[in-house]
Amino acid sequence: MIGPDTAGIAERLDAAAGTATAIPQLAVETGLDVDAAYAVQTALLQRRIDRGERLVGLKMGLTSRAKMAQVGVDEVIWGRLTDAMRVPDGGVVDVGDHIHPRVEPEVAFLLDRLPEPGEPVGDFTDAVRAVAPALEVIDSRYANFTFSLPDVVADNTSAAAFVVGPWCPVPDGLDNLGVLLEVDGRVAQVGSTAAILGDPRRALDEGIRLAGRHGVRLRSGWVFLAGAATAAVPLRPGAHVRAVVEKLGTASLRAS
Ligand code: 0L1
Ligand code: MG
Repeated sequence: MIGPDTAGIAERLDAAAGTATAIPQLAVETGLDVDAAYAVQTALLQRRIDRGERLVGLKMGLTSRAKMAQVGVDEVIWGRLTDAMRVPDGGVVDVGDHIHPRVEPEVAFLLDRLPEPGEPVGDFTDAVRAVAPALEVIDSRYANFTFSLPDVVADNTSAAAFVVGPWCPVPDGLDNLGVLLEVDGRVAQVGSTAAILGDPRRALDEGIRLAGRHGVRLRSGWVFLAGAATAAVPLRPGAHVRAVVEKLGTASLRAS
């Protein structure tokens, strides 16, 4: 039996992102299952690499109940980050480059000495050199931000842009830090890092395990986005957005 057209699906998703034009969901039409969807994600990222982008990290998606409920998909997923997606702290995101962007507060890790594939993270401070507050801009390439699990995996888990705040030493506990998402100085979402799989450190084990299933190994020096602590909110032109994470500080962006 002939499988889904991996390259063709990656090309459609790439064009949707490049032209900021939503497309219909494609998993049912193309017979895409989750494994095939990760193969599409690989092909999609290869197109970016062929254009000169560089892989700089990995992101976890749907690591909290709030996020799962928001999009109606209840499995932890992972995607890839490139240098072109990174926006400096306090930098500008052009809403016009995206379809219907949303923004969410995250915790970022700077990866260091990682375990061998198949091994759990032993000492977290060996594996993670520093932590930071972060913002992720997500932008599903599917109409109405509506998708199935294979759809969103193929679409690189809606990754669009990310901001990492100042790196700081790993604090004693990461499992119950207060998180605020502020838009124009007003609190838009309130959460706790406990919402990220109970403890964001768990997200790293999950990332290593789940990406390893598809032959992807995390690298020293990569950024790891552990997941959002709250639901995402729409990113509107002119908005000033800040993630505030207790003990870690803030990360911000401005939307134009
Ligand atoms: O980073 C995320 O949690 C996003 C995962 C994909 C689902 C979505 O677009 O909200
Ligand atoms: Mg996210």
